[in-house]
Amino acid sequence: MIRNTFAILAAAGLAAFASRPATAEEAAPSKQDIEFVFVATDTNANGAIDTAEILEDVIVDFRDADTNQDGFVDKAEAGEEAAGSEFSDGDTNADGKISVEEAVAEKLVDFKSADKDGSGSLSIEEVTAAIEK
Ligand SMILES: [Ca+2]
Ligand SMILES: [Ca+2]
Ligand SMILES: [Ca+2]
Repeated sequence: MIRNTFAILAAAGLAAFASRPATAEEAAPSKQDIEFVFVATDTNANGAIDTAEILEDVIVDFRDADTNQDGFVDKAEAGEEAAGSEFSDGDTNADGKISVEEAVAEKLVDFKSADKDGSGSLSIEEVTAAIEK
């Protein structure tokens, strides 16, 4: 389930580090997939995803990915399928691993770019648009 969230948010440009190459299926998640992930991320169920909800998700996913619990996600932990460019984009200090701060920063950049109307939260339309772009 977490992996699934990862793949779809990665397609949305919302996953900081554990993205996968865009295979045919993952590049085009169904409407149901998007709705499922949206509802799962919208923890206060107000129909919008705000930064707090996104960041909660980042932290949970980060801890899940950091299997040796050293506070960093390296390439091996991100998974062999992790897209190289996505990983190095997130690794802003280029030390070969992603810190929580880097993961959060990357996610916030993606969040802002998906938040087309600048409302500070993402509607399902905005998430869908980000995934389909
Ligand atoms: Ca919400
Ligand atoms: Ca680690
Ligand atoms: Ca780094």
